[in-house]
Amino acid sequence: MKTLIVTGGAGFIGSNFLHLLRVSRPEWKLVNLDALTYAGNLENLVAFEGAANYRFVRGDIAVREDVERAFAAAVELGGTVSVVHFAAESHVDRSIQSGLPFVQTNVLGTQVLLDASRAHGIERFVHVSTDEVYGSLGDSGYFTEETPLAPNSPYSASKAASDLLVRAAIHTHGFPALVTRCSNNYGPYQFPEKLIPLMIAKAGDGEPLPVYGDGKNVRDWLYVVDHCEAILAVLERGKLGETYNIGGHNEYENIAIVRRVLSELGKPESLIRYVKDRPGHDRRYAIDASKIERELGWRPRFRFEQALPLTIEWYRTHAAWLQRVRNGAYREYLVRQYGG
Ligand code: NAD
Ligand code: TDX
Repeated sequence: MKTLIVTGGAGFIGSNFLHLLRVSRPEWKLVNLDALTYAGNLENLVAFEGAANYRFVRGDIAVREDVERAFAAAVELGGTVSVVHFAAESHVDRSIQSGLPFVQTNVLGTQVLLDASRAHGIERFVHVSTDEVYGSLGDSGYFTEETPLAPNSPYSASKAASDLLVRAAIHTHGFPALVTRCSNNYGPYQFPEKLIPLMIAKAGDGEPLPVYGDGKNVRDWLYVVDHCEAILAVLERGKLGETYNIGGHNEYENIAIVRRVLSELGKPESLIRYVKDRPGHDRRYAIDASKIERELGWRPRFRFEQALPLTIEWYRTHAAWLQRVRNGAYREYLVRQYGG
């Protein structure tokens, strides 16, 4: 029997991962350790309320006592414990405003979690990282697992630092960890500060859509369910100590994404506004995912042409979720449940 501590399970990808497990691994026990920063939203997880195999622990991964409370909950549920580590400060623009919270959570938090996980003799530790640690590509080429780390933003530098701490734990202590590096995700429950949900929200309200620089920066988009299935494959079948790139060969210029969102919503392109570029803006990301395809048999199931409309439809049918995030009402439960 498996018991999983999922960090950051109230965020975008973490909550999608928990939903995947609820359906595909119903016998597993789940502990969600999440600090509920601005990006954490328990309204992503209403389906778990009252579930006997699920515990929520509000806590900070950088505080050992909080991490120990999550391990105590896992021990109480019984079974062999593994950790899937999503919790992070995740938004590049915020890291440009202030890098410190990124070092605190992504670097310090990861080390605290590694130390506690090692002390508890866990079975496996999956560290969820990003393609941004490789830096920026020119017009051609792909990131492989051998591409040297060359992060360019405080966000990606802090993620690269956390990857290196995981590497050190593997090398020094024989710690049973694996690292995943995925390209840009989109799908349900993504916080509307990231490109796709921000454009859906703004277009829906008839607000201007800010496109940074010339709009020709390229990202490699993957539907969040495909990412979650890849993480599950790595958790269950990945080789200890290895790193796996995850991506779906799905490159688009930002302006193409924005135009597509507008056309799906039947809104005019006159809403597009070219604005000042993001400082240090990486030009292009593109993932070579042949290793995970070859070794673990994982492949993306969703095509962009199918999953972008699905995503837009999700935001349309969850208008209340989006509105409560945008007007701050989603924080009300914090006051109700935790007094703030
Ligand atoms: P997110 O910002 O939506 O969610 C982060 C979650 O972590 C939130 O629930 C937040 O409350 C929690 N958290 C933050 N600081 C914490 C702390 N100190 N202790 C405990 N919990 C804390 O992020 P996301 O987009 O779901 O990304 C999840 C992971 O996947 C991150 O590690 C990110 O680097 C990585 N990743 C994201 C993408 C993407 O496109 N979103 C792509 C590749 C990799
Ligand atoms: O308003 C905007 N206008 C715009 O042109 C925003 C928010 C973004 N952009 C551009 C910047 C990027 O080129 O769109 C692209 C995507 O931006 P983000 O959604 O902020 O994502 P990105 O910076 O690529 O990082 C994301 O992918 C990798 C996630 O936020 C990271 O957590 C993940 O590691």
